[in-house]
Amino acid sequence: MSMFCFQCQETAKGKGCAVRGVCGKTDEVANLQDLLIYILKGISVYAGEAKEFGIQNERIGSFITKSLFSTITNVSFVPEDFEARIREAFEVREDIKKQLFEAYKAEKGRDYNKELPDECTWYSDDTSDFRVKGASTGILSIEDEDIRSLKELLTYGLKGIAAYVEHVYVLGEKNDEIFAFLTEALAATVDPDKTVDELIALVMRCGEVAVQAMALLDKANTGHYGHPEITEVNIGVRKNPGILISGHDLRDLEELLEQTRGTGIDVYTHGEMLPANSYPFFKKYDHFVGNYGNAWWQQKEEFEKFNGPILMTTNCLVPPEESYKARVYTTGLVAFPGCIHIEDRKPGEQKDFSVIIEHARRCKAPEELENGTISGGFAHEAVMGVADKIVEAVKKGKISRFVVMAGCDGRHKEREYYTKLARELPEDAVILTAGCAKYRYNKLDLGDIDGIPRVLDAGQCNDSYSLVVIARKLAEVFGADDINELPISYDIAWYEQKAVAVLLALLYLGAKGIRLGPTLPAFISPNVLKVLVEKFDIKPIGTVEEDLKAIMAGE
Ligand code: SF4
Ligand code: SF3
Repeated sequence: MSMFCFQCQETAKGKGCAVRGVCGKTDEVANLQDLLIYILKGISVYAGEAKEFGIQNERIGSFITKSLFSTITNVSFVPEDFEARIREAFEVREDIKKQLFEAYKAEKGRDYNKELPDECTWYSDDTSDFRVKGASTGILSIEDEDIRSLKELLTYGLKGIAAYVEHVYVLGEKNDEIFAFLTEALAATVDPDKTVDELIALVMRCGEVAVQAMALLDKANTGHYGHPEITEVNIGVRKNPGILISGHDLRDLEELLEQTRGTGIDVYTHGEMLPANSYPFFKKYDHFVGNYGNAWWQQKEEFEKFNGPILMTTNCLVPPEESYKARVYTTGLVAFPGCIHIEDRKPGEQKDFSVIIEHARRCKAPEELENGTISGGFAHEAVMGVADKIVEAVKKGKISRFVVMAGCDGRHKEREYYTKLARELPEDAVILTAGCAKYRYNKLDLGDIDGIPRVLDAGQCNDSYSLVVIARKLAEVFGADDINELPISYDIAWYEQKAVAVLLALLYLGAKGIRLGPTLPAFISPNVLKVLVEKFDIKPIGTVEEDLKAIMAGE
């Protein structure tokens, strides 16, 4: 069987994974994911038409959101999960089709007889057909390179939005407008008449909706857990057995902390869960110790040494080694063959983490990787709390430039660029960061400027939104008309599809001259890149020396 996937930065040879994913995704899973997306497009075509008859199908929004999220890099590696999801997709599609056909007949007095694309009609109840069909419905089935590039850029942006919206959903809130955009955009990818310009316009709207999704998540997170506070986060260990929680889902953390209270078991964060340490809500738990380790790609070594069970709530899961696999638990949309999956919460109840807690009781305490603290919690509220200090430092010339270095971390050696750049930035430059990209420089001793740390960590990748809120508020304070008039530069690192959503959001918010690395996306065709360069002055990263000079010169 063959596959094709080029959705992440680590795609094989910078072109595409064609035999097996560098991430560990098998050709079987890749083809099933492609078929799932294909059927989601069919559902979206029906949903678009049904909307014209005033039909709102409650099930579609959440099904599409979860399904898109499940196909993000390093989320699910289990073929049976995708088979089940495809079967459910057939049901959802049948349901909306029936509603549409009935409404059509009632209004027009005749049967629905428009020609429908294969995405709306293909069906099989034989799972072996799923793999074969998936192999023929993937990315390369679109011949025009630019159209393909824009449709994939749009789809990856949608996946990122879906992930953030799912977190909002988990916290009990939703937004029908965003759900509607997901279906509208997916349906557009099936429309053979969509022009390059129309697709570019949709990609820009995707950025706008990504901002909405991140704003909504910010509201949901801060509404439930308070505004992050400036916090010194412990990175050492204690002597009790521990549970390590990774990913982006704060509700899972909340329930795990509740259920481990008084058990003698400590809880540590890993990777993108680090920012949870700065929320006031979580500080009330004495057994919430701090952060263990670094970004996702270092988990093989770090999970080994942690000694206790690990709970993966979202991406990024690296296929676990046999030596610690029995300690890896998945939940939500994350899944890996052979790892125990904690089922979703029933209405009004918490997830049941007792099996992980029992497991932890049998484990040794974590091995110390490092000790000391790192600072976090510089989301918009906290930064605005010290805005007068920042403004004064800028006015006195003590801060000459802000460099937004948000996004993802990854395995490639080229990413050492970010550590070097951070280290070599002049002492009057401040780094604004979010996402797991921060692990490249958040433990360097870069000092502070009049008490303002030189690395201000706003939180998870979705908190990149916070950085723009900060930039906008600073622009207001300085009386600037737009954020590009501020002494601010963007040097963004990407890996997976949430970073694509973040990038589109930044473009929508008017950030110009973004440097993107460590490599440009393989799915951006030369012509699409040309548009991005002309409209937004996007550029690839260069050498540390060249970029340092240019950044400090405001270029
Ligand atoms: Fe390859 Fe990335 Fe796709 Fe995995 S997600 S198969 S590494 S392009
Ligand atoms: Fe990292 Fe996977 Fe993107 Fe949320 S955990 S930023 S890579």
